[in-house]
Amino acid sequence: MVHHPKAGSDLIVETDTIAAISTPAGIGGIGVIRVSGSKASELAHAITGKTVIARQAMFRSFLNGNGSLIDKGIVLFFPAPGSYTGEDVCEFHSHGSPVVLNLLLSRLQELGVRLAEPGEYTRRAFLNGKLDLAQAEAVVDLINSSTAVAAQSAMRSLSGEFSERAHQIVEKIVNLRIFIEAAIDFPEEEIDFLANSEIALTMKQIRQDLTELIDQSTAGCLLREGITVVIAGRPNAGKSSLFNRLALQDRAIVTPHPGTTRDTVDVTIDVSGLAVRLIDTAGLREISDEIEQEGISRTRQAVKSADIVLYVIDSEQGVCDEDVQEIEVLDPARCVIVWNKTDLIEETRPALASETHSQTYVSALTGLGIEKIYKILQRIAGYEVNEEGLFLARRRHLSAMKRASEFVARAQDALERQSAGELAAQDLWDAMKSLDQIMGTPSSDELLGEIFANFCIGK
Ligand SMILES: Nc1nc2c(ncn2[C@@H]2O[C@H](COP(=O)(O)OP(=O)(O)OP(=O)(O)O)[C@@H](O)[C@H]2O)c(=O)[nH]1
Ligand SMILES: [Mg+2]
Repeated sequence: MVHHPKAGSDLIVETDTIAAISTPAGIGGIGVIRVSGSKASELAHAITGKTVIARQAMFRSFLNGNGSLIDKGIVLFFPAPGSYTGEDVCEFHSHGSPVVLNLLLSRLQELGVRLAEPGEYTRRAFLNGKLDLAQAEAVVDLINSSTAVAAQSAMRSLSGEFSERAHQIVEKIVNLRIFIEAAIDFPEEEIDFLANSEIALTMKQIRQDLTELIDQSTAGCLLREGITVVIAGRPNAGKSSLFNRLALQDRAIVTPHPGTTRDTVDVTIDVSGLAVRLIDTAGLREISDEIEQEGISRTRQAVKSADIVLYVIDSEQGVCDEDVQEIEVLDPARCVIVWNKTDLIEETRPALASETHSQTYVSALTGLGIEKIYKILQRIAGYEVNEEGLFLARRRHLSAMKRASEFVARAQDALERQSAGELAAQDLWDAMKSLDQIMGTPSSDELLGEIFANFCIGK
């Protein structure tokens, strides 16, 4: 056990040697077991019967305790600190059979390694200063990214671009604080910092930088989390047909009978990089059928938890009182009325169903107006397709940046309106602390536990 200088005094780094299968469960061409810790090279020697050479691919036999052959494969050895975790790391590349991998893992356990917890490799990499916290989070985001744009944005954060930007802002804040504190400490120098327009300018600049980074990260947050879109409406309005159209697949059952869809059906689609979880639901109506009633109560739950609701109306049938009642309670900012079956009517724009909600016109049968729905979803989600500048950020980062921005605003106010240098310095200190949390000089094991718990085993 050693204390890590970067992580603060209450953090203790476990240095026992850990192992895990790092490739996905199931059968594959190769499977990789990664071992990290001070015993890594010793273990490789015990399993292969030969000494390992640093950073060289070695074709070796993998042996059981009784000398029998488990498999043959490649061993790689990365001595500390030049490894992912910053510790000694050994990788065993065997055939990708779960049985073989588990035999190898059991052998390693016999030899005294402990199975790694989820995210433990990356946690060690963080504690050994190989990655900052935002980068560690980007590792999971990259692995879990559901679209190419999300993966690119995660890579941008992982390579440290996001942290670098946050760092630059912290630096500006620190310099400003030092300047203000100097002015307080040496009043005889007569640095009239209150009259110094440069200070006001720097404050403004810092807030602008923060706003810009927050904007880029907000879109990135959407990218990471995706949005949930629920298709609701009366039976037979064409919800399932619209669902299938948007999903570009024949996923939900469509029939001319009202009440076809009973259970919610969902599929995740990629809308220009934005992951959209699309949910088809049972049509809303008063009904005594028990199964359909349950379906309808699921529709209501789905509508409640949706980011956006597409409320479908059959244009030929027109809007009815029930539609109006349903629409009334939906937030206009996150609901769109979709007039479907416009192929069946003469005029393209039927009467408005609501004054407040936006409306669009489609035919799920012919595909008319479908492209526009994708655009509407992006607009409501606030998703700008500016792939260059997105960071796959987390709500944790967003709130830290917003807090920092508020502290800087307070500092600005303290100086300009109250001439209170001490207060301003304190606010800047708090702003800096807040931003520090993004890169992570974490003060508690709890935050780390929370972050790394979301990793998969072997990462
Ligand atoms: N002409 C025309 N028919 C459509 C259109 N969309 C759906 N339909 C037809 O309308 C009927 C009902 O379609 P569904 O997609 O099953 O409707 P739904 O809203 O899912 O119905 P429930 O699951 O019963 O609530 C089917 O016969 C579809 O072929 C459209 O745009 N134009
Ligand atoms: Mg349906």
